[in-house]
Amino acid sequence: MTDRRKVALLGIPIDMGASQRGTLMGPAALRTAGITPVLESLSIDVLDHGDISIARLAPATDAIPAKANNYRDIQNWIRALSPRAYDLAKSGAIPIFLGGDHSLSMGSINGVARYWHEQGRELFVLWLDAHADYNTPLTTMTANMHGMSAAFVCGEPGLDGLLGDEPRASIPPAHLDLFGIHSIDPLEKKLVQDRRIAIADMRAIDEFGVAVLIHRVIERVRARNGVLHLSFDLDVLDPGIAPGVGTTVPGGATYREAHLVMELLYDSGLVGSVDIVELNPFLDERGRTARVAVELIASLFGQQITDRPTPSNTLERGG
Ligand code: EXY
Ligand code: MN
Ligand code: MN
Ligand code: MN
Repeated sequence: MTDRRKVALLGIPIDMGASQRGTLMGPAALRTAGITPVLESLSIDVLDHGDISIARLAPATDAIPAKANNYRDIQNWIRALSPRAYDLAKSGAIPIFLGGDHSLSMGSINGVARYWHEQGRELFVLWLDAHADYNTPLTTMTANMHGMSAAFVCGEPGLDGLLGDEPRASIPPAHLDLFGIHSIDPLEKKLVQDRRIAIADMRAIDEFGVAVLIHRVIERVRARNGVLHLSFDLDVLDPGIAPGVGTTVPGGATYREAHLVMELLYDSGLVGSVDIVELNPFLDERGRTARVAVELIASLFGQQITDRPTPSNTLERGG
């Protein structure tokens, strides 16, 4: 079983899945913003495995799908990442995959799903994102693969050779929760509706509040004795607090809404693995988005609001 006090960090410096370059600097910025010391301050044992390498992969030979930009490059990252994700899940730690654009989730989730399925446990995925990322090469308007990762994870066709020899471990669409969505493409919306995927969009969050909607997700996982993977795309946050992403959309989650999601997930004890994606330090303002991301990770790992360091309860600030 996963040890909640142990975390394994792995950087995936990929930016070919997006049209904006720069998320390859994301893992470095998250480290600079203090992800390791912050987790250690919560008594978590952190092992940073550095950034993944794709140097030793044999060349892939499958046909390149139409409408999947930079397919070969991304395929190499995903083929390298899925077995690493499997191994990290198996190590007993909670892996945190530091992105990198959101295409990396095709590999991280495939690997952890494969591990949990072997254990006889069902994997659920909470997709915290402005976007649904539920395009396929058939529905996409941009051909950007970071907009296809949730669909791939749910076994949608169109990128069938992506993993090469690595076994595919899809989750059923009923195990996916899209949360915080406020931008979706027309054909993508139709596919999400056809698959009856649960969506808590920003309108629902405004109307019912984060707590009610996250409890619904948690109860569904708990009822099946499942494990939850959090795929956290920083563009779910309002651009006012998280400008350092390539695809900002106005009307995102507030600072407290996002913290409450993390606090409730911590209380649930169900999170077994995490992606933190789309941080683009090239577009950030003096590290603001990286800092917010690390603060949110702290809440996800047990930082209590009444214990957090603030400018008013700290005499000297580091850094
Ligand atoms: N739906 C658009 C597309 O497919 O290109 C935008 C996708 C943005 C994906 C970002 C990472 O969440
Ligand atoms: Mn995304
Ligand atoms: Mn997004
Ligand atoms: Mn709101």
